[in-house]
Amino acid sequence: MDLKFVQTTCPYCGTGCTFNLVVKDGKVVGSTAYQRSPVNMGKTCPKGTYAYEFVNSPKRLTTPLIKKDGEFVEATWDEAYKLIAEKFKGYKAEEMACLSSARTSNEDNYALMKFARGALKTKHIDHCARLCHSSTVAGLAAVFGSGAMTNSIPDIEESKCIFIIGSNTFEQHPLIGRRVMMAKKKGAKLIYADPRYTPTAKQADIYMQFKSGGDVAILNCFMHEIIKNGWEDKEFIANRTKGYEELKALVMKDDYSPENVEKITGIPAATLREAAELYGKAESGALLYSMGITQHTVGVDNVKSTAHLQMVTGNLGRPGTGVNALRGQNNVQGACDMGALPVVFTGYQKVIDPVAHKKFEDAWGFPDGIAPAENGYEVTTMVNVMSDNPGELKAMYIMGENPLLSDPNIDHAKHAFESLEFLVVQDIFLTETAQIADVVLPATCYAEKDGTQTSTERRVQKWRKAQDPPGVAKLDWKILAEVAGAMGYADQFAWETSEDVFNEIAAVTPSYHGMNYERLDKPEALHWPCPEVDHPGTPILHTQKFATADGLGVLSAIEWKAPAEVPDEEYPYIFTTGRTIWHWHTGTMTRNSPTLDHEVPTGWIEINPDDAKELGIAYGEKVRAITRRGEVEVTAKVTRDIMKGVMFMPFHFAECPANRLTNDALDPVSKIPEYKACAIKIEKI
Ligand code: MGD
Ligand code: SF4
Repeated sequence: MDLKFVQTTCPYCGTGCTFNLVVKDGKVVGSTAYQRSPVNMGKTCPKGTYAYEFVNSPKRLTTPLIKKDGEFVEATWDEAYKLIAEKFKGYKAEEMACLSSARTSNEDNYALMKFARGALKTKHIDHCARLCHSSTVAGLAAVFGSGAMTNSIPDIEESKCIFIIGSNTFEQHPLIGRRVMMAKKKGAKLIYADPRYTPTAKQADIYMQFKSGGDVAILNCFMHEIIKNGWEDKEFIANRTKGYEELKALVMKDDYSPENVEKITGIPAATLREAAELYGKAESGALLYSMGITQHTVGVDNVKSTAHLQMVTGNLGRPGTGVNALRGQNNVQGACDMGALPVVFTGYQKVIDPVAHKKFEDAWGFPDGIAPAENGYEVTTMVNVMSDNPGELKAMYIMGENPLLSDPNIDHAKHAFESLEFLVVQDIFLTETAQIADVVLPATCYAEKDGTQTSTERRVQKWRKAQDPPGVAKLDWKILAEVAGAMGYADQFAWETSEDVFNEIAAVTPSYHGMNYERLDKPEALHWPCPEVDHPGTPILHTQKFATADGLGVLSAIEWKAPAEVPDEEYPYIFTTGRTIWHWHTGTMTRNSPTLDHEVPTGWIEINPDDAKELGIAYGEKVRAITRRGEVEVTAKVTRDIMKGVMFMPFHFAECPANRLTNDALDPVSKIPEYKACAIKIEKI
């Protein structure tokens, strides 16, 4: 028997835990702890522990598939490449678009970014960061000049007071939740604001349950109380920020007094006062947030407000502080860093900047140039264009995304994707989206490839190949390189190994410039920015100055605004959505992991007992959940974990898809959809 242990990084959330895959006679059969990781120190959550189970699922894609007369037929790679190359050559550049993937490696994302802009010459490339943290990228860039988590995960342990708003950290980033508990053991206090009484709420010293959509009001109220009582950090404000008077004039209005914010949010004024005092007086305060902040039509305002609170209290640039935006997918930070966005190349070098554009044009050496120096469409804009203006976008290449279950208002999204003339999907399973594709390409998963991913704390870590892929599945970047080769661009994609791709990334990306596979092999790996080979990496950002032109943080006046759709007589409840600890996004991997699937085999809707009583609904009964977008039959879970007037559904389950109900209204700046608040009604079946 041949037994080995291969150290790798978890393919689920952005925490970036390390574990060993157990490989027996060439096949992944289990996982064990890897103690030396400074992130998770040998521990994993249920998803990480069972992340080996889907790897050898019999449902994995093993061969290319081409649709003929409405049915998929197995094909060779050459047949698939020939068809894709012929089709793509027949379209104008602006008629094609690409969706990249926060599930795949940096190398894969870089390859698709180069393929889109260099081989297809299209400016339309985006990925699911749009649905997740595009408000963070836009919001933090506006206030700090750069849009990433400011501190590191181990650093959270140094905080004296942790304020979590809009993140169910203990379920969605469990090993960051563990850090919070380690800080608490050292005496830190935990304040938690969330519409649901989650496992995170259970650990809080002060819990504030509120109606989804009240975040700016809460944050302004904190600043109102802090400034009123003189707990603000006057020195930090004077030396490191601008715009304070404008912000102060707004937050000091009576609108943001605890009594008035109680009316908006439902949080008792006394609790708001108590929490603001605890936070305002703390020696160091770390603010953690996630999609509860970002996924709103005011997502950018929400993000900026978190940053405002941290600047007003001087909680930036030192241990135990920071704006800690917890990124969702394992490599959503990396996919953004790799320029799989419509406005930037790698390292956030702007596509409209002629210097950056020329740099990439020269570095890549395409004989017929690259996409113009213009911004492309965001994925949410692509969907609207496909639906409202059929024929403008004709072909799409999707790598590792499943928008037919993850996009808001999926009936609308399905109609939009079906309007395409030619769709290629590259995945590891035959997803809802792959099923409507013209060509499906089988990719390797994390356990079958060498590569890197960048976690929420900007730590670049390695995946290591543990087994051969199923059938003829190939590395994502390799498939892209071979499609490009079939289109006549073999020279531009002449990489032999994942390390070759990474070295090209490091060469064109200042923040990754000092990284290489040898340095990343160390258990602690490296945080970007890491500009030189002797640079130790940067666990804490903005220690001396911000990344803005003048080095100052930007404060401004932000008024609270209600969500795009609020309850009315016809749809009287607020609807919100999210994940559970047992499943991941559209369930492709976790629902093919028997242990996880067994724990939570299907979806539900959470209803407060008072609402359930009024509606005459008992625990476990089937109900019809209805919004202006559609309706879903789902099982009622009657629980005090959700406040009266609010209802919650996880979005993993195709048989009761929450996204048939969600609102596709967008934040005007980041174009993120409002997954976290719309109006709903419930009918007893
Ligand atoms: P995933 O299920 O993560 O969802 O949206 P998606 O990214 O569309 O899909 C990723 C796909 O990648 C899966 O099909 C998986 O099989 C595939 N995959 C995994 N590994 C690999 C690989 O190595 N190579 C390739 N080629 N494919 C791979 C997620 C999106 O959902 C996000 S990020 C957020 S934050 C949103 N959250 C959200 C919400 O809170 N509420 C509601 N209602 N909807 C939401 N949708 C959004
Ligand atoms: Fe994986 Fe996140 Fe769980 Fe860590 S906390 S094991 S990265 S899912």
